[in-house]
Amino acid sequence: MTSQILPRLYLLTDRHQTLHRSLSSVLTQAMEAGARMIQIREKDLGTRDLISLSHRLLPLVKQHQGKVLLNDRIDLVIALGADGVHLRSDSLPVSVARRLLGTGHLIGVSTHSVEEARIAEGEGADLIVLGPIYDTSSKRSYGPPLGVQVLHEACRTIHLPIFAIGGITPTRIPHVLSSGAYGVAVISSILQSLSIQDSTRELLARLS
Ligand code: TZP
Repeated sequence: MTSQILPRLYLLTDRHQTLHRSLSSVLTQAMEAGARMIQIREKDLGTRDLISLSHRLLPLVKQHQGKVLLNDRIDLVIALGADGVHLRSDSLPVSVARRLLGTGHLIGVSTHSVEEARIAEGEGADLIVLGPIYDTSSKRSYGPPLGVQVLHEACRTIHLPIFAIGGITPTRIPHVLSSGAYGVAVISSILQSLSIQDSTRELLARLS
């Protein structure tokens, strides 16, 4: 599925970061402002709740011809008709996911080093998310930020679209783009913004 042109802004959901606004309303505003690729990433939701949330969110994104990837749940990608899956480095290997999904779905992989990114490419991923590039309160569990040097090294040797993640703000976008990133993946700079539309537009403007 690599022949698809991917959007350059990848918005990951976290309903705990929306300042008490519903994910439906936040995503609607982000889509209206031009976001076109979403990962539903509600890791603490049980299967039934995740299904009903996805049933609400998928049509919102589809209405804008956007793409929806589900975090880790290949079964739900198939059952609910999402566009793809986003795997962690300890999820099913990409090659196994590809056997289940075929070439008609996107497979994204979260990576935390150049080596992990190379493995994901070798296994046939469609896109790579690499980070945290900068310090971020959204994810301290992966240790210190990698920095743009690691991003640059990954982008130099890997031929897939790489999305920089972790502490991405509009002013940092020029730095990650000049390191070779294809795009950015964000949580807080959209979800925690008081104006979802303005923040989405600002990120998109820096990416164009
Ligand atoms: N993986 C690496 S950093 C991160 C994830 C999921 C969190 C990114 O969140 P934010 O708020 O955009 O820094």
